[in-house]
Amino acid sequence: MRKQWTKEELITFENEIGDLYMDNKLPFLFHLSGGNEEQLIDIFKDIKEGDYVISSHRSHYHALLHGIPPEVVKKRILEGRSMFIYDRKRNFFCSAIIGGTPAIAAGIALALKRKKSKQRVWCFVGDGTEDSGHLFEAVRYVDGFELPCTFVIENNNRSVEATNEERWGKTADYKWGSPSVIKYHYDITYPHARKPGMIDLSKAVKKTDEEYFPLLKPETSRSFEELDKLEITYKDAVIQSMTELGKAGAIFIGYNVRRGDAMGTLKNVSEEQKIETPVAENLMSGLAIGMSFEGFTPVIYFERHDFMLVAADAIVNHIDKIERISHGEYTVPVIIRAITADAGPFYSGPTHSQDLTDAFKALVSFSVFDPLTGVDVLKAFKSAELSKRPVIIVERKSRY
Ligand SMILES: Cc1ncc(C[n+]2csc(CCOP(=O)(O)OP(=O)(O)O)c2C)c(N)n1
Repeated sequence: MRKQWTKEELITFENEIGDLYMDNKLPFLFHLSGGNEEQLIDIFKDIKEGDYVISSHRSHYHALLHGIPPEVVKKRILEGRSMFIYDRKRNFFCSAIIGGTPAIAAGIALALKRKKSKQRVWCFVGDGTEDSGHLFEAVRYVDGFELPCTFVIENNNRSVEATNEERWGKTADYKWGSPSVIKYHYDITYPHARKPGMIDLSKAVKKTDEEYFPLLKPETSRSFEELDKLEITYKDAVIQSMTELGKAGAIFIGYNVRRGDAMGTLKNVSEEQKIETPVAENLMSGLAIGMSFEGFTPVIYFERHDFMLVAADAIVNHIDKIERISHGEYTVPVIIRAITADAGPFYSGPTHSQDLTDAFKALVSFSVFDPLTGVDVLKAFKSAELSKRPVIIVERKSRY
């Protein structure tokens, strides 16, 4: 049974965190909750244990109300993880990247619906998340496919210190015509971050980035020597890899995956394993992340490197970081097919034919494979399938 919190208990918890800061115990960024106790206690009456709660940079109240014991929340905050509180068993997840969570929430909800689960996803965002299109994409998707997901917009009329009117003029209090959106208003107790007043940094404990968030162990590469003698063309190897992944139950996400079968490469995959998405690369990637939380192996299809830049937040801030910032509680075994129209008849100009392989290698800590032969394509996808990590596999249309 989750603890039933009172307004006064919640306020006392945050006051104590504020005092720890004044006592030089929190030399890093944190955001205190305050002023929305009654609204949240009310909303959490509808949230069941086992439901997913997706939180934001301001996560303390959500974590407590979803049943994470106060001593655990306090310990995490003291470890520099105020913005990184996770609990895999209780389905508690957060991201401090504004706009980063709605697509992930939609992906979890899509997976829950496919599994005919009774669970729901509750995605809490500030009014700052209303500022970008990422929330809109996810709400439209959830409404369109009637997914079990509610977005709760916590409107304190402030993003850092700017009011909604300053940011949006007459459209400041945007009205969502969606059954999946709840918006409540509140006046926040604390400043945007920390508490007023400077602490004495010379007395504060400071650790390195790697001490707060240990690096992941590098993946071991696999050789699959038995494949070396095979003779197979590059494109046939892609088709064979997709067929094998399909037989193993993978889900193929992207646009042109149903219509056109991703240039014919998915022709042997069953229809229900192909999820045709809107042309919204961040949403696509978030859907894959969310589905991977529920045990699916998603394969995202990007038909050009150029378009992956629209999903940079999902790939670099989320797919690459979730395992590390959650201290291994959440993993993201997503396979990214990164096709580059690098030459030949597929060449389509500077915004359609970039080869960003080196850029991706520099941006992410997981494996980026760039197979150049059919056998290497087979090996790359086999390695990806066995790995419990995300993998980018570059596909070169010049070799199709
Ligand atoms: C993509 C992105 N841009 C900017 C920031 C910096 N930032 C952190 S919190 C915040 C304001 C968010 O305001 P709101 O969503 O209303 O939440 P509140 O802090 O008011 O609870 C900003 C701009 C960020 N974390 N992520």
